[in-house]
This record gives sequence, C-alpha cells and structure tokens, in this order.
Amino acid sequence: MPGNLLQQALEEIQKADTTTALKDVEVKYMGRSGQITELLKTLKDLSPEEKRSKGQEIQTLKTGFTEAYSTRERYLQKAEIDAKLKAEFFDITLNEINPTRSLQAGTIHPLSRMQREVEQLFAEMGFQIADGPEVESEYYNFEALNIPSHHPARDMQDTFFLDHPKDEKHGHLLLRTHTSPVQIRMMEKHGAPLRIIIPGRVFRYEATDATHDSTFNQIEGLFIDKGIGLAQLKGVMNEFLQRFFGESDIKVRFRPGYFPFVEPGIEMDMLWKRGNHSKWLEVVGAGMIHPNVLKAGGLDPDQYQGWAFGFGLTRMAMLKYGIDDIRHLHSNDLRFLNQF
Ligand code: YSA
Repeated sequence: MPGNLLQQALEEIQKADTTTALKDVEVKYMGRSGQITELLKTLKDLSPEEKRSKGQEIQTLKTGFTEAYSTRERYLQKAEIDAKLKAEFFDITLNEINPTRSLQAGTIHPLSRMQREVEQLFAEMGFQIADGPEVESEYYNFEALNIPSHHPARDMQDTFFLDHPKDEKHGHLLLRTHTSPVQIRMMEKHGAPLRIIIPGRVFRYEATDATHDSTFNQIEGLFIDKGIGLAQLKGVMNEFLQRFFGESDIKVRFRPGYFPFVEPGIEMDMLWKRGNHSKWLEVVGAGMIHPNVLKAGGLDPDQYQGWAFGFGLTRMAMLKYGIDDIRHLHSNDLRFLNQF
C-alpha cells in the first residue's frame, strides 16, 4: 500500500506545474490530515514488531516524497523567477520618446566635489594622489602606526571588526578607522621621498551627533624627505586652507595633540559659525612622523624625516557649506542634496 501511495504521490508531484499546485500536493500527503500523516497516526495502535516494520515502510515513503518534492520545488521556483525576469522588459528609450516625462539629471555629491577640489589643490602643490583599502588589517591600522594591542589609543578610535579568522602576521580584519594605514603601504611600496595625499572613507563604531558620523571621509597627507620640519607642515596647511576656503580671514588655531604615530603631534581647529554662535571644530590631526612608523614602512629614520596630517573632509564640508549637521551628508535626502 505505501508503495502505491508513493507512486501516486510522485506522479502528482511531477504533474504540478506551479509552486502553488505543488504546495497543494504537499498538503494532500503531508499536511495535518494528509495521507502520509494519517498512515503515521496508525502506528500507535500496532504491536512493537508491526510498528518497527510498518514504521520503516512509512519512513521510506516519507523520504521518497520529500526528496521528489524538494527537487520539483527548486525546478519550479527557478522557472517562475526566469519567467518573471523575462516579463520585466525595461524600455530604456521610453524617457526619450515620451514627451510627458522629463529627464532628471543628478548632481555630483558635495563630498565627491570637495574631494576633487582638494585633490586639485594639492596636485598644484606637487602632491600625488594615492589610494588604499577600506578593509584593513590590525597591523596596518594600528601596530605599524606604533599602536600595539594593549595601547589605550586604540579606544580613541572604536573599531568595526570583521567576522573573519585572525591572520598570524596581520591580525584581525577591520574597517579602517583612519586613512593613516595607507602611509605604511605607500612607504613599503615606493620608499622615500614621498609627497602624497590619500583621500578615503573611514569607519568608526561610535555614537553619532551633529559633528560625528560613523562613516566619514578623511584626507591623509604625507611628506617624507631629508631635512623636513614642522614649519613646512604649517605652511602647506595654511596655503591649502586659504586656497580652499578662498578667504584670508578664516580663523584657525593650532594646539598640541597626541597620536602615537607622530612626535610631536598637533591638532588644528577652525571656527564654525552657526547663526549667531561660533564654536571651534577640530578638523585635522598632524605631526612629525614617529621614527617607529618610518621603520615599520622600511625607511631609516636617521636618513629620512617627514610629517603627515589627517583632515576630516566631512567636517570641512560642513564648514565650507554651512551645514549644521554632519549626518545630512550621508542621508541621501534629495531635498538636502539638490541644494548643491
Ligand atoms: C594624525 C597625525 C598624522 O600624522 C596623520 C593623521 C592624523 C589623523 C589621525 N589618523 C586621526 O584619524 N585623527 S582623528 O581621530 O582626530 O581624526 C582626524 C579628523 O577626522 C578629526 O580632526 C576630525 O576632523 C575628523 N573626525 C574624527 N572623528 C570623526 C570625524 N569626522 C566626522 N565624524 C567623526 N566621528
């Protein structure tokens, strides 16, 4: 009897030509009152020996049904998706031939525009433009920058770690918290002298507010040569800011800052005007590259010196365009973006 039943069920499975029809077959045989389910219910009234042999037969029946069902289900699901895709014909010429629809041209995102502007300005000052990966290793993001695992400075940049096995040499994978790891990559690849900027996105696992986002853009600057000093760094930054903001009365203040990868370190704030109030906003961290960092990059600190900086490009966009909340920049809100 189960043999006939299986035969009959398999035929019905093959005949079902939609996933809905197939579901009906499943209900008929395996549903709460389905034929196979009913057979299973009869087991409880049998003697132990009968239970064993009958139980095995029904189990074979169930397995046969389930396997045939799954195969057919996969086939029908694929066929239905293919048919749907075929039906979704998209006429890309429609906009042009239909005079009632107007084309909406997009604009370049303010952050991309600013990044291009900054690249242009630094290129004019003799800097090359470099790039690095957003998914980094602990080694490049921290260790090589003189931030060993026990160092409290790691907490300054709360990190998104990737769920990925740890590498013996380079540690865990993470989303880079700053563009500084590219400093090491560039030293390793090109040696010295170096004069580059590295724009890019960075990520921090931190609460957001009007001046902090968890994804933001930085511009790293790196100048390595013989006989380099901090005065040139201040000169380049001032020159850049004046050209970028196009006014000579921008208010900046320099103050000492601590980063394990520089010695000494400085930070620079700019005056941020919001209506009648103004407030100092930190826009850049910088300093003379620490000898350990030069060594990690394969350079001899007795021969070469250098300075580096990391601008918060997103914060500079706030200052340049008078944006009162950093989160607007990644909101994808067209009412905001259309203003640029
Ligand atoms: C320092 C010395 C160097 O030799 C080279 C680079 C640096 C900068 C360092 N890598 C760094 O990331 N420092 S920082 O944490 O202070 O960030 C640099 C700038 O990014 C800040 O001055 C600020 O303008 C911006 N920033 C930081 N956290 C931010 C942010 N912008 C938006 N949202 C956040 N959560």
